[in-house]
Amino acid sequence: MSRFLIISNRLPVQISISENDIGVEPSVGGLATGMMSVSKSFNSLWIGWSGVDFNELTNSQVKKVNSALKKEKCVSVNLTQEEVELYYEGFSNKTIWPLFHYFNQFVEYEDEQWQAYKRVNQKFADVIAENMEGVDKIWIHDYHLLLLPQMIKEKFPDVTIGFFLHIPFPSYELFRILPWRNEIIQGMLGADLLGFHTFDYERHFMSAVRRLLGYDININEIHLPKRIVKVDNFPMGIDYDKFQDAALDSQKRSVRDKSEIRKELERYYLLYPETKFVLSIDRLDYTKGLINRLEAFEYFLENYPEYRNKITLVLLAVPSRIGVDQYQQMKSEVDEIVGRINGTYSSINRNPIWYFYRSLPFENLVDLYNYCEIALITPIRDGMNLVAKEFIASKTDGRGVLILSEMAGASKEMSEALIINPNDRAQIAEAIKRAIEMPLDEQIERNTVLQKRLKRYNIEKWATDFLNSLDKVLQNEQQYLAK
Ligand code: GDG
Repeated sequence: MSRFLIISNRLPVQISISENDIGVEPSVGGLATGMMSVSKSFNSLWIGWSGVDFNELTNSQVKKVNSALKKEKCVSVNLTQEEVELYYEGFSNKTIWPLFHYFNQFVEYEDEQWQAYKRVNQKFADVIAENMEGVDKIWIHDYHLLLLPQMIKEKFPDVTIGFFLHIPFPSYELFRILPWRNEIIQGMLGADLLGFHTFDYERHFMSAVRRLLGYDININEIHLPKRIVKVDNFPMGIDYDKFQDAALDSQKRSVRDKSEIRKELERYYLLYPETKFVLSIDRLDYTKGLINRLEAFEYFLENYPEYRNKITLVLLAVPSRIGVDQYQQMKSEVDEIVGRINGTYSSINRNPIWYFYRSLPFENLVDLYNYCEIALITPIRDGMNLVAKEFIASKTDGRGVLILSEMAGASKEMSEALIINPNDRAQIAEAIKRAIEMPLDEQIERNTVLQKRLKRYNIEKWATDFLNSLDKVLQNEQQYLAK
């Protein structure tokens, strides 16, 4: 039976190790949440880094971790501490991540990190090579592994390779800044199918290929000397039913069984029934626009005093990449602004911001999505943004207002949301006011359209579309070579 491999930097599991026990939990993150449901419905094996330093473990612990991973159909690529620093925190997150999100000022150009990036991509290729029995298709994910498609193609020319980029692909003028731009593009072109979230990212990629390598391009096909590479956009969906069902379930629970967070929200609402809860959820990342969001919220409180005691911002910032300087600095900045706003606008029993710096269990996340009336999602740049989609999917009665940045890939499919420019404080504040005042029938009308779309193009449809296109590419290629 043919098998297919999913490859990503991180495995979709979090491993906890104590003296006598090994725990394996699903991990947080767009890719992990999305692909987990897909992986289960196919005969697939997932290869990636487990997040555990195997050098720190005893032999028997290594065995236990590997067998726990095997049960989850996962195989680990083991990275040393140095590789994590140079390849993951380094080239991936200090070069590619800021550059592809247009944060040019944060980009580092370190040859040592680039060398480690190449070495680790090769390490992935080696582990893949050990697991190739019966494999006819490979699906590689994301910016950590841009060189991997070519490495595999060279060794296994008959295997069909798909690659999906979860972050934006920047415009050529930005991409060309990278000293290793040609190697990166060549690496990606090892794939038979390249997928992006939006047409714009696809277009930017095509433009880079044309200008840097001069290959012939025919609409969305790139003609290499001996192969064709297809490029297309596949806007990633979510597991819609999972969010709807969890939200319905949460509502139905008896008081005793409700989560603490839901009880607290309901208790607060009973005390202050005029309260509107505004939800903000993301990893603490400079691309997500937390600072501008807080400043816009402050501007709102300043300029619309009539709402000061009627609005609560529930701010969930999930710790992320704490080894990278900018993330630590940003954490201090967020702490400071939250402190300033609460210091200025709190009364004895009310704080305008409830701030959580942690990750919450899935059930709590759904409680927040379901209970809060407004979601404020203001990234400066974001490949897609699944939180926006999950918020809408969790609205069981169709009520709720999504305020969404035009810089998120999701805005292309969610024009019924209130779309804002994340750098325009006044516009965001105005959107908050509009959201508070929006009549219920208008909310339901907008969300019904959004929900229909999200339900139809869900995560499974996204993955099957990608995999079907991959099969088609193979057929086309065979015809092209036969000519
Ligand atoms: C990258 C791209 C693209 C968040 N907090 C908690 C939690 N989450 C889950 C959400 C959601 C996921 O994490 C975040 O996904 P996003 O898409 O919003 O953002 P990134 O992590 O940056 O993902 C992004 C994505 O890849 C997919 O291609 O959309 O543009 O940057 O699923 O539910 N989950 C739990 N607790 C939390 O506290 N359980």
